[in-house]
Amino acid sequence: MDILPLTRRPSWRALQAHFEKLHTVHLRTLFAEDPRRGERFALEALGLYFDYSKHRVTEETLRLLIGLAEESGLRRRIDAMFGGEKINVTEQRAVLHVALRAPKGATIVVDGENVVPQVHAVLERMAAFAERIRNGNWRGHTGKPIRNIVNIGIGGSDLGPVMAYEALRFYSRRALTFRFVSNVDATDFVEATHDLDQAETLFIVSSKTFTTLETMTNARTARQWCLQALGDESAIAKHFVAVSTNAAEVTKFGIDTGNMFGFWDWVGGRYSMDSAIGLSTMIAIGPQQFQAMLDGFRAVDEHFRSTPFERNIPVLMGLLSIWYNNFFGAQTVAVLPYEQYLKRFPAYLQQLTMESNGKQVTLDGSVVDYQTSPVYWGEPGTNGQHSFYQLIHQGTKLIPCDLIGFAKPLHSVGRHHDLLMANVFAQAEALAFGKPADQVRAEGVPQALVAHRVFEGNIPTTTLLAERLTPETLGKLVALYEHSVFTQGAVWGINSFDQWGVELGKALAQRIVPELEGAGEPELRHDSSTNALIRRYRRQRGSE
Ligand code: G6Q
Repeated sequence: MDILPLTRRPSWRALQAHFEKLHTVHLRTLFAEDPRRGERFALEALGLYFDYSKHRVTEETLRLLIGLAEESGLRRRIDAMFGGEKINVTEQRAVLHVALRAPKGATIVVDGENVVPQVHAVLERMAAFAERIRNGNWRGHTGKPIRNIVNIGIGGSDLGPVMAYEALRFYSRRALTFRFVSNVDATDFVEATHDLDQAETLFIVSSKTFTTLETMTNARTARQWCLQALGDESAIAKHFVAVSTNAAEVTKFGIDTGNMFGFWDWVGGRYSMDSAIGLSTMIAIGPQQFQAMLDGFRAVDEHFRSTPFERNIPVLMGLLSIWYNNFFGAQTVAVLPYEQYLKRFPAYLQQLTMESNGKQVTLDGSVVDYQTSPVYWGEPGTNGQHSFYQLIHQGTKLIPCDLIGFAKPLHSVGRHHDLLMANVFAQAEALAFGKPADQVRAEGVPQALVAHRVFEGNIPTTTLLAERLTPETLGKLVALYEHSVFTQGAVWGINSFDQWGVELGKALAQRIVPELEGAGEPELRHDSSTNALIRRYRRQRGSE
């Protein structure tokens, strides 16, 4: 089926016309007109409560947005992904993170082969290894049990593991210490290891390609750090394991492929936290809880695949994001988890959303004439309230917000949780309804201050309530955003699964490295700014 360019689709034009009528309507009016709006624009599914009533939408808006999804071929794209088609067309790859959480008996065929048994074989090896570490049965070179696990990886091979470890720390084996090294800045490695004993430390070198500059530099430094204390090359086998798709490079590095956990080219880096890249997570929380996390992912996969769009949470999340991004001109989305353990969740989502959908051409290479991914950002509430919420409430930018909260705390201490959750509800209320001038005046505020004390409101929020932060809930949360990203990418007609935009800087850095390290005055052929910066660096570093 041929799909018209996005801005020429009838559903797009209808949304444009609808926007012209709706964009001045206040949420106060929408709520006043429908006393049951709060219940009618909310969904209960997957053990979650998804309240989208505080969005600037009517039933008509949703009907048109769903029409847009249909006209954009979303259904067909979903089936293509789950069916193992090579929808990552610029890299000729299938996109099958959903296979990572498929049940044992499922069949998902790529290039004539069912990949599900391979997934489970790796999960079983991971589980056996994780148990050996957790039980103290995996001994280091000197016979001491492993107490410290350091994941070395970057991008998709780091952000998921760090986020999941922080999110699920409550469930983690506290006798073990977990650290994450990603940056090529030596500070990262030095600070992560300064108080660790080599004899008790295991490095997980996580790299799909096993060629990434930052990761390989850190891995080599880790090797030196180990050898300097343990003396002997044979120590490496006890203190290094690899997570990779590249057995040849793993062997070259000196890690026995017996200690390598594999994955596949159909797992994108930013979609890999539930593959072997999650080995550190599994060691932290144990194989059973890791399985519970996978079950959470899978529940959302099934929901995404089979629920009609009107009741499909990730589809609605994606379409609402398009509504503000493409019609209201909103440039960003704030993700505000009211849960301290989710402190790295916004950072994780930044890669998932922006590396996926920060694209300027459609699948066939035509330049888009509409906006693609908004900027995602955020911090845990309530800290953000004492910092940037001012701009959301009274600044000049429209910032839709996702508020995430939990009914039950992981630490029941005094009144903390009620105070925390009161803030979730209060913020959503304040953002939606604001405080008009007559109300400010009625409160006796002097006229000169009235304008300063007005809250316009009409700022859209989603409130996502779960019962408790568990591995399963975390899996659900991540999968919701994965499929929301997919929905948006499908409507925009872009490839959400490549990342060519990271290449140019990498290649230029490779060219500059010898110009920084070489002896004598190098001949510089950059622009005058880059040349001057390199010269100044060399002078200050004392290499001239
Ligand atoms: C993610 C990207 C990217 C990747 C890193 C690390 O989708 O592909 O962030 O994960 O560049 O790559 P390696 O795992 O190959 O080291």
